[in-house]
Amino acid sequence: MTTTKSDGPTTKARQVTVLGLGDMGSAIARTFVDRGYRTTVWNRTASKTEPLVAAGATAATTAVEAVAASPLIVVCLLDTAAVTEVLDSVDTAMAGKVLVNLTSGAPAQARATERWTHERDAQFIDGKILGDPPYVGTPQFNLLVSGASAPFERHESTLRELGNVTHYGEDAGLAAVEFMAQVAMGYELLMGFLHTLKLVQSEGVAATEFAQRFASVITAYPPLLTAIGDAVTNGTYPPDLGPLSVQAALMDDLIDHRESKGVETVRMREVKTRMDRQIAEGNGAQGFSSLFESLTKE
Ligand code: FVH
Repeated sequence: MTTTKSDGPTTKARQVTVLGLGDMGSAIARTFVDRGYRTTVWNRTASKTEPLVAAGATAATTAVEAVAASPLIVVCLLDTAAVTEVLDSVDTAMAGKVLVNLTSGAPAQARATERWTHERDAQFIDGKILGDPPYVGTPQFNLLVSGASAPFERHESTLRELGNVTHYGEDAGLAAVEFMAQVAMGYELLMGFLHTLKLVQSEGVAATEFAQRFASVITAYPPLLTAIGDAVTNGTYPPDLGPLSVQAALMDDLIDHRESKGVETVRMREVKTRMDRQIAEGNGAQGFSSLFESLTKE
């Protein structure tokens, strides 16, 4: 729903407070202002409120004053330590409000913030962001949320002003589970990619050209990923990349090649150890996905 500042009188449903005006919090607050919400903002460094006030927001001088101004409180700070500090300063002023915490963090932190909120007679939605500040307010911005359905449904249309919103369930930790898994997967993939670029570069191959070739190879991975997900769920491991007995025969060469070029071999050695273990247990006809079994035995 897109509306403008000239739309009718401001209802409570169109009043929002944003605590934290870094790059992300500022983009969020700016989107609410542009969509006609009566937006109150607060930031530890007060000067960051100025561009938003120029755009139509109201600056509060304290976090308590900002929380008092709206029924919906959106928090977007650097980390959980900052959230704890700011929420402790607000304390009982949160009573009767709905707190949406969009700060990155772990599932246990989301559940702890939910408990803190309930102890102050307020309601809680945890949110995790997959997207960058320039994309706030567009379909390229993804918000993962979890927590009780009632406050989510009440404020869903407001959260949808920011982009795509997916509710992962009533357990407040579930958005963080998805977020942590996706972000960690990205780092694992990209670190492996950097090691591989070092390898190809040390062989005199241009990193840019290899990257372009691998970018098209990687488009073949989605069916493999879903097949591995199914294999892990079902506990049956078809020979996805060929039988382990054949895959394992290449591992020593992969490790030796990397070592000869001074490239780390930690992950390759892990793969080899797990393959050897699976084969020794009589599972050489299974696929790569069967290494999951060796993870669950530890
Ligand atoms: N590309 C992005 O920006 C990513 C995309 C994915 C998810 N994140 C998460 O969003 C959170 C905020 O990120 P940010 O980009 O806005 O971060 P900064 O620009 O560094 O702003 C940090 C704000 O936090 C305030 N702050 C820090 N410590 C404290 C504290 N102890 N007490 C009160 N406020 C604090 C800081 O205030 P100031 O330095 O301006 O005074 C900023 O408002 C983050 O969780 C990302 O992981 C963004």
